[in-house]
Amino acid sequence: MVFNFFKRKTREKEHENLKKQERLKEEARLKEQKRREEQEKINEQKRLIEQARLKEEAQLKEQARLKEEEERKARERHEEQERLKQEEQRKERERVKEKQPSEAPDKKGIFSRLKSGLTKTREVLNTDINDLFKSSRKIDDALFEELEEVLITADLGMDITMEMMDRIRKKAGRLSTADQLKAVLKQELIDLFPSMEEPETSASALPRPHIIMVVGVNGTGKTTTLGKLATRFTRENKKVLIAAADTFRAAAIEQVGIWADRAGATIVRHKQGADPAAVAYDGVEAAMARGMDVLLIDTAGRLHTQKNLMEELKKIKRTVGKKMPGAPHEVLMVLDATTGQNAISQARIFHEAINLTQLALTKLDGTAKGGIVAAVAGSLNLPIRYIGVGEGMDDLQAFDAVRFVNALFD
Ligand SMILES: Nc1nc2c(ncn2[C@@H]2O[C@H](COP(=O)(O)OP(=O)(O)OP(=O)(O)O)[C@@H](O)[C@H]2O)c(=O)[nH]1
Ligand SMILES: [Mg+2]
Repeated sequence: MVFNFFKRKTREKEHENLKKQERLKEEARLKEQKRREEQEKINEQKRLIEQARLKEEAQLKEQARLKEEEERKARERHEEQERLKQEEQRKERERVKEKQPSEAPDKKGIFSRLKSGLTKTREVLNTDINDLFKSSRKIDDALFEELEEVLITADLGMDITMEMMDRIRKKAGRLSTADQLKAVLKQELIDLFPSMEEPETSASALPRPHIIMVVGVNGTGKTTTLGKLATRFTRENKKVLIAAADTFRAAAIEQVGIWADRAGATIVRHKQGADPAAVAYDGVEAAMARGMDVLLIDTAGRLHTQKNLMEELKKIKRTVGKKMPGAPHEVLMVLDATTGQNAISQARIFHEAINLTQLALTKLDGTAKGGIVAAVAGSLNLPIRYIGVGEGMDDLQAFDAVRFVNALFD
């Protein structure tokens, strides 16, 4: 009985121990499981963090790559722009250089240069007039009609030709040879030009700085004329400043800079696109401060029909006058002779807008219509100061009516 009791107790104890062991085991297993789960959680978190880090790293790398590529492209663009700019500058330099005669001014050569510059017009006038008298023709209405045609071909203009023909007809009795007719024609032409006062070079009592604003339609030869004038003035030991108020194209500023270098003149320039009136204002200010003799203001070409651009021209002129009362002292309009009679209407509208004071006619070497010089003189009440008969330095000549008419017929 007692034995059984103990035996049962022992079994119970063993059973309890067994249970306890199992419980402990189960507890250990659960603990282990929990630990594993936590470890997994940590690992997952670590993986997510690593993933995010890698993603961020990849993004940063991509950003850096894009930035680098953008910088490289910008660098390449800039280099290409620089290259194009230098190329343009080089071309411009060569262009200007080509047109520069190497020799010093040659006074004796002026008349022959003028003659050869006017070759095309000379041919029309002389050959055709000589032809009129071939085979000892009579001076009759038919001959006068043909002469009329010659003069119109040379672009003297309808009105002026008609007026001149009326006068020539009255002198018909005295004419029997081509030379006699040419002599009358020469005098008639000379009479068309209002007598010119002192030539522009002897002007010693000019205000200082003497300010010349150069205007005109696109491509007529404004900058070339201005460059040649700058050279002319510096050769006379005048201190010349140029204001690059054609800010429309970068090449225009560059072109005028090259002329300034060659002429030994100084230049005031702003960036492309700057207000031209501000450049002109700075030009006047600098010319006054530095005691310059001459200030030449280059302006952008514009059509007389472009209202806003004509307003801009007025503003430039006003601004110059504000800084120096009475300035600009000359408003020089450059006309392209090859445009013929159009040049006259262009000049009229420019004159209405900004009061021109003088004219230059360029590219006479390129046309048989040199009579336009006489037509301009006869139609507009403005002095022709300069003519361009070629691209060389000495091909811009101070206009002299008698020399001009002689060069046409001699
Ligand atoms: N044959 C000839 N060419 C001339 C004469 N004057 C100017 N040129 C040429 O005409 C072209 C235009 O000259 P520019 O001086 O640039 O003309 P611009 O009026 O300043 O032109 P924009 O400023 O563009 O309006 C250039 O190739 C000049 O060399 C001339 O008397 N004879
Ligand atoms: Mg120009």
